[in-house]
Amino acid sequence: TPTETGGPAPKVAVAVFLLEGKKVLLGRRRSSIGQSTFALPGGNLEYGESFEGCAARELKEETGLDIANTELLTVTNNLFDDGPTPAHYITVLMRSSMANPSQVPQNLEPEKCDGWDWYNWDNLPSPLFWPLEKMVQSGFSPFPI
Ligand code: GPP
Repeated sequence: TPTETGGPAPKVAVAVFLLEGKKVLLGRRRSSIGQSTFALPGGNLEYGESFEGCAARELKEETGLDIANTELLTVTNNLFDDGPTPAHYITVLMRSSMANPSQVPQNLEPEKCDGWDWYNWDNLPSPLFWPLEKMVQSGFSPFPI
């Protein structure tokens, strides 16, 4: 495990478990990091933003959905050093529900995602983006007890 290797400074991302019953919203990534794997919506924390504000902005930008009841779940520390551009991300994981459950997710950033869909937590698609796969394998659940 590298330390002090002079790589780029760690960045902060916010990722959202948008829950609807037993389902979670996932999309297939279009990126050199985790190309074609299923991942959560989210993105980089911007200057001055709260985690909840970042989650709401990213969900609106990526899916058109309005979210509510956003809560902090956990944080991960991940190194993406196997691609052309190494990156180190601290990812803050949030849980949210839809403000208006009749809304349908739209693929508003098709250059970054193949499309959004709902997946049952007990029947997740494959392959998951490896940081998410790692969380699932560790027994993590985004659902309230
Ligand atoms: C980095 O890619 C992805 C993350 C920081 C999410 C990690 C997910 C977890 C479940 C821990 P990006 O989409 O922010 O950047 P790029 O556009 O470079 O692919």
